[in-house]
Amino acid sequence: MSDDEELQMEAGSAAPVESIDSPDLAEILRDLSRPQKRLPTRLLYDEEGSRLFERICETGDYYVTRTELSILRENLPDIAAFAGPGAGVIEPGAGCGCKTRELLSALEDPRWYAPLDIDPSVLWRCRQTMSQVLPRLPLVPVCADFTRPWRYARLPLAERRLLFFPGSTIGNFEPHEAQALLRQFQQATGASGRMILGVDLRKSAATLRRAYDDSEGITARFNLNLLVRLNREHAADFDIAAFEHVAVYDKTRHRIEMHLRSRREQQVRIGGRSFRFAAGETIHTESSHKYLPDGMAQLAVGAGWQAWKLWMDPQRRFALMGFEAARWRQP
Ligand code: AVI
Repeated sequence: MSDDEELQMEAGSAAPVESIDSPDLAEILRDLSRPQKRLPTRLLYDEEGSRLFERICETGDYYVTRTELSILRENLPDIAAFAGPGAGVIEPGAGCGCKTRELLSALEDPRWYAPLDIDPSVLWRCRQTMSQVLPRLPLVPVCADFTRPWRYARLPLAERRLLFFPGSTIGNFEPHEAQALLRQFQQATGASGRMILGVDLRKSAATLRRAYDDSEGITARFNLNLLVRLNREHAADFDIAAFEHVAVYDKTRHRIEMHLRSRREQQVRIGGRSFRFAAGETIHTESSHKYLPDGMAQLAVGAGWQAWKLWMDPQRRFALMGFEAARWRQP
């Protein structure tokens, strides 16, 4: 009997189950088997998840997006001077590109813009917007998962490469993963490379809990949509109403975590396996690490960068940090 058949037997179902060879499903099953159940954060972003995330960014409680945008607007000339003339701009996980448009419009003689995204529809939307706002700027869309090695050597020539990574997405990685990513960004931009990084700063637990459990309930829908996605894409049988969204601040790790909490004892089936939930047991779906500017600078220095510029809002909620490639590197 094949593994798949065995799994179907275990589930007691005649319905065909997806092959366990699906990398997403294998990871989901592994993550749900851990003592602290979890699910891969990237799965939050299907079409509906991305739409809900854009709505989160507009809520009054989620200060991140508007604070970052205000810092960018306040400091555009200085930020453009830091980038220098003739830059080729790379943006991993490009999204709707609203902040990028403002940056690109302020740069002196930008050579090209390379948005990177795993989702071709995002790149398509980006192309449409950019062709309206900056019709003369060459666009080099790259369809790739930026957390994995991608072929940056093939990008066109420029005076220098500027990597733009706004939104504090860096905070969604464990610190050691964040450092590995920053190292990869350094390699992608080379010896004359520069980077502008959006970093969400440490603040009160109450503010963070409000931002990650907004009063309009959009973040809750965003988190629960992950279960809807598993039901649709992996024939799972999560009873969505039997789970609730919770945001928990871990003050030792300085991170706000999103969880889905089981409202009652229950069993859930997915991929031919059955998972038991105790009442109150949670699935950890996302961590958002909050940094001090010095802490992020240290992480980046260990990845081959040197900290150069720091722009913050008056309340020091958020920082845009400018880095350049370290002159001296360990052999
Ligand atoms: C995409 N990322 C930076 C967001 C954050 O703040 O960690 C995702 C998010 N999760 C809940 N609200 C927003």
